[in-house]
Amino acid sequence: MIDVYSWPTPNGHKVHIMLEETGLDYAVHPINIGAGDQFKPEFLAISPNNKIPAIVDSEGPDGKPFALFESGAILLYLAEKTGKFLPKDPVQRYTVIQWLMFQMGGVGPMFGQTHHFRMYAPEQIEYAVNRYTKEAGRLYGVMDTQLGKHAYLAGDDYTIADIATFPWTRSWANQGQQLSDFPNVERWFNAIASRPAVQRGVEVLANARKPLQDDKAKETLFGATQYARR
Ligand SMILES: N[C@@H](CCC(=O)N[C@@H](CS)C(=O)NCC(=O)O)C(=O)O
Repeated sequence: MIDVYSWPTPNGHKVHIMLEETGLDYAVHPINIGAGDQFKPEFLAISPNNKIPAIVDSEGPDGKPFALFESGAILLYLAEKTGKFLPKDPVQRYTVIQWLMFQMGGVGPMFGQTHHFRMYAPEQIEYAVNRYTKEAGRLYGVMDTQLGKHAYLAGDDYTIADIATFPWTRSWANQGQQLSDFPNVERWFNAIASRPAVQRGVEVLANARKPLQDDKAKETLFGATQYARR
């Protein structure tokens, strides 16, 4: 059994989709990041960076419970546990890991900052909005070129690199982009969005989410609560 501690955000959706795609037994424990659940000692014990998602596998590699945070590490772990969405052949395997790292180091952090400065910052800072909107567009361009050559990010097959990236592309409008400007990304997006497991995954905890526009949630995520030393 996989216990997943999560919230319906792009990083949470990655793991929800992976759990649905692999068919593993799982239980979801909501961590309401707008209400500050991520700072509770019991959550910090498994996710010391106070971020979702985290998992506990009751049957870890040595047969004992095993806790893990960071969505990329969780995807790799679940792929190895099930033998799915991560090829064994070294060239193909490292190609998948390469595009997973592109998501973890590029798409996730940059799109996250794009959302922040376009939607949540208390004032519109033109330089920041332009910088992150342009960077998001540049990253869509990189993906569009790659997806013009291959069906999926890492080649012919759907892998954890696609599972990691897809949830971030659902909010293209909030990133100041038009999916139609990136036709290969659009084709890939529609193929992934039509997968039944993806449709189930993005619905996990969907009813729990409230817009992050209220002042309490903003203070929790971006104010003194976030920066209090623990
Ligand atoms: N690199 C981390 C990023 C996780 C992350 O940024 N999670 C956000 C939600 S999408 C979060 O939990 N934020 C709560 C906070 O910053 O207090 C991962 O991929 O797991």
